[in-house]
Amino acid sequence: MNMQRTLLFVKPDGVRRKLVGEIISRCERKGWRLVGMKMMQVTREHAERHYAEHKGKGFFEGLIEYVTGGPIVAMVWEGNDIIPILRMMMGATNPVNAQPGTIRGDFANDFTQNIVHGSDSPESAAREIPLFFADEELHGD
Ligand code: IDP
Ligand code: MG
Repeated sequence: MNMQRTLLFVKPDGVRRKLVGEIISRCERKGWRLVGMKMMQVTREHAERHYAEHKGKGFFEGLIEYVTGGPIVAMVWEGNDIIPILRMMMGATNPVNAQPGTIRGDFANDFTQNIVHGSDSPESAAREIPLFFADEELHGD
């Protein structure tokens, strides 16, 4: 077993479109364990830190405005090899390339407004989780 934790958040369009339950349900049916969850308004500073790797890219400003444009629902999930498997379940970043059956393939139509975030590597998860959750907000076994 390779137990991992990952940061998953439902972006503002996903909350607005009432897809929070759908996304939680997919993770629960997969057998993963919910470790932390909260609804929150991301500030510009917080969003810029989270997406620091994209600073300077053409889509950066639009991305920051989008992700700060309404509340998100942030979660930490735990499971065996969850980081790569969640990325597969999310589908490609560009919904045009996202396979049917994935979250983005089933629900997204816009490159920026693509419903969900999921950490892309163990290093990213280790960096991102503390940006959203204090230790005492995470619930182990
Ligand atoms: P990811 O969310 O699949 O990990 P990243 O490349 O890390 O994708 O990009 C972060 C977010 O920035 C994407 O989820 C999407 O919302 C937005 N984004 C990425 N690339 C583009 C682009 O080329 N055009 C518009 N928005 C983009
Ligand atoms: Mg990414």
